[in-house]
Amino acid sequence: MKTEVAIIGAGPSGLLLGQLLTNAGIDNVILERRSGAYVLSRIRAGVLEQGTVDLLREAGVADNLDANGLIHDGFEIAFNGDRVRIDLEGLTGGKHVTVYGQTAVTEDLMNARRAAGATTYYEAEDVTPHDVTTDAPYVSFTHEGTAYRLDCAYIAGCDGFHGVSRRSIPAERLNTFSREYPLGWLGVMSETPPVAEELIYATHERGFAMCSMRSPTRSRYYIQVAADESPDNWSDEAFWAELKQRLPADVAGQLVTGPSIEKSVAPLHSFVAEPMQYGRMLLLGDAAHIVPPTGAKGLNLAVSDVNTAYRVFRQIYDHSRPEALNAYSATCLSRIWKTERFSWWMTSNLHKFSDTPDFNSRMQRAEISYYLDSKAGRATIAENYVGLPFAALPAA
Ligand code: FAS
Ligand code: PHB
Repeated sequence: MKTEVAIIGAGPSGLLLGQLLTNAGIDNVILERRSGAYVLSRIRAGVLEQGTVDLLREAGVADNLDANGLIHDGFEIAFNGDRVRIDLEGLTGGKHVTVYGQTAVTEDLMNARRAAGATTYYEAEDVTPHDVTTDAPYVSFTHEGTAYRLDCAYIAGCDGFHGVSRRSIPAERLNTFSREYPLGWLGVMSETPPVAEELIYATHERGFAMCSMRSPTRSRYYIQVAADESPDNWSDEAFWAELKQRLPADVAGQLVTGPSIEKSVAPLHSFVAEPMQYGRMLLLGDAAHIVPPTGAKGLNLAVSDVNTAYRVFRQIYDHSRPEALNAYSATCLSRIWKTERFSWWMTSNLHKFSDTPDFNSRMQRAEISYYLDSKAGRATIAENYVGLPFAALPAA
């Protein structure tokens, strides 16, 4: 079996890269460990940067997004009982974000790939990259009990943090940078109207809380918990009661509660692997980096890697510039580290880290006060939240 680009992983990174390559006539095969149903069952991101929306439109998969996505021109930070609005549109010269769940993005991409007749192996087992430092790499895997070899020109490791791609790179060829926060987000999805028109990030002495949504009838809420907390320890009633305590009174009074249709804990972690390339294998998305969800960046950062990888492959296949591959990692990492910074800043300053007031908690208060009281500070938050510009490949 042979293709040009073997893509490992059918999450948003793998599916979006696959769609862009297919549209460009560059053959590709996706190998996914799980079933399509399992991939769709994972509840994750909810906010899309403008760059993400633009790339989904370029891939021709944005019809549902354009019809059902919710344009948001701002969001609020609740601090010391006050609600301060970050006027995204006013502070960024007209930019905004779109609320549209990662599950919907993934489903749109799956449907487009099926319609294009591109090849995806779901429930592929023992997917393993081989000979990635040669000019004839291949990927071995088994599917429905049969062993396969997929010869290719390039491998795109889109297999997430726990995937095989990054782990297949010799440790001495990789530098990793990691911060594990002693925190998790307990998330609940409910078929209830959102408590507010825009997202609210709330700091509180009991801990962080966040109000988001998926549609005018479906809400997504989070509360800070310990990193090892189990969702089984939280009844719906306990979750709603705790959320109300952490929200400003006027917001809590508007909260419509209901049965949870999903409940899960996501641990908070910052992580970057450098470089994001080994021979003819590229790492994209969570395979290369992780951000805490506080900045709404995980999915968007994966998409910016896809944008860079796609431009590299167009240089290789349309302009016979194989050396473009060597610009991939540095081009991605510049924007990745700035986005890691924003996600770390939002996480470090909005969450509770100590039960007793200490110097750090006073610094948190001063940091948030300064940024919210200053137009320059609010503009800094706004330009990061709508998304920094995608990095361009260096000129040929
Ligand atoms: P993904 O992890 O989505 O996809 C990788 C795919 O590779 C998976 O389908 C996996 O099954 C497959 N795979 C793994 N190993 C394999 C192997 N050996 N062989 C074949 N396939 C393999 N981001 C936000 O912006 N906001 C959020 O609120 C948010 N919440 C999150 C909650 C959780 C629990 C997690 C884990 C992440 C969350 N994220 C959030 C980040 C998330 O959206 C990721 O950034 C996004 O899924 C990245 O997409 P991919 O890089 O495609 O990785
Ligand atoms: C979500 O809607 O799931 C969401 C939104 C913004 C975040 C994190 C999660 O920062």
